[in-house]
Amino acid sequence: MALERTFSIIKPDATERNLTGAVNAKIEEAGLRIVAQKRIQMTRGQAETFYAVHKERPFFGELVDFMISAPVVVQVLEGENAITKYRDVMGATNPEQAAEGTIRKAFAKSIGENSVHGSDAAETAAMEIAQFFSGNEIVG
Ligand code: DAT
Ligand code: MG
Repeated sequence: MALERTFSIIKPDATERNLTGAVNAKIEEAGLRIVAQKRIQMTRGQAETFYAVHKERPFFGELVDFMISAPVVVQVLEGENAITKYRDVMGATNPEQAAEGTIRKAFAKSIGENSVHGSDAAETAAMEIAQFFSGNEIVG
């Protein structure tokens, strides 16, 4: 398995509670390297583009409102099998179903305010990274 990259967001519920460092500790303990990172205030347009795949879902409006409610930290993570590994470290979307030791089990407030995003496949990872980072911002 070659080195892989995935896209991560530390969401507003986590940045507001000063959990950026705690989330990053779990990422690094899992053997994933943070090869790019920046704190941004997402615009409504950026959030709508990012979550466009969910635009017909009933929670889309509240999801976009949440993502722009406070700053987020966008990241590129690198490691062996990084996409699946990070999904495992994150835990299930609904924190009530997330396994012990996962980020969402430890920190998520609800299914909507669930502390982190991680790409679900190689194609989405590439698209999501390109939405927020230029090549020279990623230092592997
Ligand atoms: P994930 O973030 O685990 O990849 P997803 O892609 O299915 O989950 O959904 C994207 C985000 O949308 C999720 O992190 C939180 C929100 N969301 C999903 N299902 C929801 C629901 N039933 N009610 C409210 N928000 C939801
Ligand atoms: Mg998803």
